[in-house]
Amino acid sequence: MSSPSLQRAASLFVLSLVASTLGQSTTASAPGQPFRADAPVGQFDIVGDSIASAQQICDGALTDPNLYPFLQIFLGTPSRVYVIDKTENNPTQIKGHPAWAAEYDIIANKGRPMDIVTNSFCAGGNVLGNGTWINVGGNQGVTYGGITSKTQNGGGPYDDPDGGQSVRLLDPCDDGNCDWRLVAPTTTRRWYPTLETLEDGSVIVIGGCEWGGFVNSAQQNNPTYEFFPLPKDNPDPIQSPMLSNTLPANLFPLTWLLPSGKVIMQANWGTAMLDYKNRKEYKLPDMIHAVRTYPASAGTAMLPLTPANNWTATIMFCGGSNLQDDQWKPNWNIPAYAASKSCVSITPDVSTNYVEEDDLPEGRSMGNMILLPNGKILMLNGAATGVAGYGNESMAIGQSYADNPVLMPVVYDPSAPKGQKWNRDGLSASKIPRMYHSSAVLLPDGSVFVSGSNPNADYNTNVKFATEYRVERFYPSYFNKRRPQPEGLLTQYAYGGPYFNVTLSKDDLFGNSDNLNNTEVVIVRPGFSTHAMNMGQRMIQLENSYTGNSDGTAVLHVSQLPPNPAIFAPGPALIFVVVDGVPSIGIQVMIGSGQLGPQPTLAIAALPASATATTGNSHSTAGDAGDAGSRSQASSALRTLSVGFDSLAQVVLLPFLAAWSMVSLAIL
Ligand SMILES: [Cu+2]
Repeated sequence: MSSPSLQRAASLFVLSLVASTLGQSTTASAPGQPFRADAPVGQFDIVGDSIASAQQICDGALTDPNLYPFLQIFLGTPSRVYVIDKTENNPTQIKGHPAWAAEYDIIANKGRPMDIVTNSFCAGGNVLGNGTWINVGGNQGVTYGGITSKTQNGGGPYDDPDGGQSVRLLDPCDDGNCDWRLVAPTTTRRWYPTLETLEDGSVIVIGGCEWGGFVNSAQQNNPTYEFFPLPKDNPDPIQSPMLSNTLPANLFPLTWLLPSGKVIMQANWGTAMLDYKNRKEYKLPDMIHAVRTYPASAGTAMLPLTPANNWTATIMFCGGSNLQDDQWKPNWNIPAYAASKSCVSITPDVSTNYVEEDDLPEGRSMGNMILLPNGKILMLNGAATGVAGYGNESMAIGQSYADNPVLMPVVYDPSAPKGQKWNRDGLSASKIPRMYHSSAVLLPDGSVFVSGSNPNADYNTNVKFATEYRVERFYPSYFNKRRPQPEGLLTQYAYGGPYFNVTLSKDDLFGNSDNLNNTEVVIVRPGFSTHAMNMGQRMIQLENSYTGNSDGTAVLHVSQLPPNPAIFAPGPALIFVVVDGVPSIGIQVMIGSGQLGPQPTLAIAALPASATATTGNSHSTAGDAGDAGSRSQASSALRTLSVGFDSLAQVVLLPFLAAWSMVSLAIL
């Protein structure tokens, strides 16, 4: 019906709209190689060492990298990990009091103390859709030994005002000039709340208690959730029946936004589906075999969301402790009680029953499960007996309620046959126990940053499990391999819309174009790590096809994210191209509009069919035929591209305009 020129005009119109949707999306420079190619793979390497060069390049005691605790951590920029601790007597000072927050430069292995102002002990955190990090809640002001201060407005040895309702924001930076800022408080006191980022880039803040302690109790439970930013028309906290019914081990509830747009919540033995948009909650079957929430502290992770599983969420819970409600009292030998080996999963948008998964090789409490860009999951940190928490009871090891650190990591391979999913091929143990208050997070080069451990009320080096300041990097098997250097990745990604092209060299494919069938483009959000959780951690594989050229190079045709922000909430993340299990260096990119509010969604443009320059028929006639083949490939790819955009114009225009007008309204 429409003439070619009209079609072209329509395409251009859509393209310019798409460009607006993507904001400042531009092509990223190709990633390079890691800072070293001689890393001890499969091993932990202590990178923060007090004798090393950091002290020589610092301009004062403030930059010693080894004087920061690591209770809560997240990757803020490609080179900066941010660290948040509880208020305690750390040797490093800021503004005349001990520091309990820092920025850590992972390239220089150098720290910068930060003033986070209020007591951020066991706060929750996550990243907003605009790239700002948020940290919520905490403890009252304390003095030495964690004793509550007489004054809650600051002063005293630590100068730490009450943090129980604090909302702290940080825009990460590379120039050393960013700081935490306090904004309007939460509706109610929240110690040990969980934060989950939602489809519009806002955050839901769930649960917690008022005054802290080993576990929660009816006297101080906060069985509610609220939002940040608070909706002006309806700001009151909303009751959660599950959080009322899961005492006492329901702090830091385990939560995930699901592709259905609902949030699954798991705490103590209870499970619920939260339809937060309608402020309704539904009970689901109970957890089996073990408590997974703090202080049992199982490792948890959502498995990678992939085209093969149609981006369906499956969540794993591994380890924890099989304690009943009346056993959460520190009046028996908890540190000697074996942690759980059990592993279960749930695929809540398909079935709400828990499914048995392969057991861990040994019981583990406080293990962190870290999504690696190759689609495997690294479990590290934690203990084989006892649980999280600390106190002065005689059964404690020092003050620790756990003992027998598990120093050996283990890797979960979702694609391995049942019974063989966990393996330790090529792995070595750490030398550093990582007990209560330790953390781990994926870095852009695919190594894992490991830090913390302090099962003590204060800074303490005179106990079996001392306050631990040493930082380790764990190097997965791929670390020293030559990394792909893909050209053409974008800096910002939309929910649907046109595909983009990424060029791989012959070296990127390890000289073997068969690897095109084993190449993935994945986006990973490493999350906010604390208490064996990585809040917000998630990985998605984008759909792609390819055109292999006769010279051994190739072009990947890569779709944007599926048109549903509940699959992967907006905000910053790392993108990797993974060839035969070897990831490129991750580039930090923005998912979605980069703004809070409804995210535009677009129909997905069809990808060209995968093709490789055939070496069969043309091979014997050498050069000319090969070139011709490659030219015809290229022109066919171009044709497909233009067809893609034309059909896009027709398919996408109406839903897109609808989405766009919503965004315009949101901005106004
Ligand atoms: Cu804690």
